[in-house]
Amino acid sequence: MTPFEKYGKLHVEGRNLVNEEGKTVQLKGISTHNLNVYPEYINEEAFTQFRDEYKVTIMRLAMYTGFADDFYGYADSDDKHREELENIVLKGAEICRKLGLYCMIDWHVLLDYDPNMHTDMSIRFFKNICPKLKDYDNVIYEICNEPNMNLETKEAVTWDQIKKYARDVIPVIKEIDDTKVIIVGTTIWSQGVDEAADAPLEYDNIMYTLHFYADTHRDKLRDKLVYARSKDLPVFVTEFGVGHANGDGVINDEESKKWIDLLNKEKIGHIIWNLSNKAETSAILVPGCKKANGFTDEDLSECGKRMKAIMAI
Ligand code: IDC
Repeated sequence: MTPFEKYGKLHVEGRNLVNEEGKTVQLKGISTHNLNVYPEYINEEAFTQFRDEYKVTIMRLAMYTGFADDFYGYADSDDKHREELENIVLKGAEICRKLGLYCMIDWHVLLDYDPNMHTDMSIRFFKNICPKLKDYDNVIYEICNEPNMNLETKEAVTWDQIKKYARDVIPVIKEIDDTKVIIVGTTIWSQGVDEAADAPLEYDNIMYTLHFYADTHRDKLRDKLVYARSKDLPVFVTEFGVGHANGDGVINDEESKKWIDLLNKEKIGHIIWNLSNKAETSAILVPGCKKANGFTDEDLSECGKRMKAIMAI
């Protein structure tokens, strides 16, 4: 039985992601790295292995909106490249649907720190893909990975500014397709679930993002999650790392365990960063691995081994 056969179409009820009977469903999965750099991993054989061997139930497709890793993103690129990015996202969604995996489509705001910088492009992207994915009951939209701050002025994007962006984009998606779960990033690299809990958006079927990197974020951020839950905020950990927030550094097993135990206890979905062979701690493949599928245990990095263990519990 595939994950989709098991759980079916999901929606948000209270603070939980639930199936049609209202039973809470906790999804667990892997996020791609920047799709511009690593499109080769979007293939059926790899996703089949993730589903069957690693027990992954959701794949997240990280489509960078701005310049990163020597590539222009969707928003600052040209039409040809935009179409290529849309096609790779659609390909990922199609593979997931075929395999009965859930698929999160991530408008990956990062170095373009304020989602309002590219509202027009975000609307364009969702207007293009949403009609094509209307019948894809496995798809979830994530409309801004990590609103953060202007690194020069240190001015942080506020929750009100994120809400403005969300109010510009969510109605566009809902007008085309009102049945999908939509996930909204929160302040300071998606750590502000407390602020979201105090002033959530007025739409239904919405979840909010919390991201953690176990060697950087500890009790203080877990406390915010507990607070948000106490206020009934639906939270999805659409990205986490077992190491440092820069994607590298050392793996912190002790803090990772505290996080995963908490998420599992609360049945909160989580997705590990990242599917690549980049020479950095958070890549799940070893740097020398040239394969795009058919991975053996030797191809998994230390983070990859943690991924396997985390999916299994
Ligand atoms: C990092 C990648 C790194 C890449 C950088 C810029 O690991 O290889 O060069 O982005 O593209 C996030 C972001 C995620 C980051 C990750 C690690 O969502 O894009 O990936 N991180 O820094 N938030 C917190 C950590």
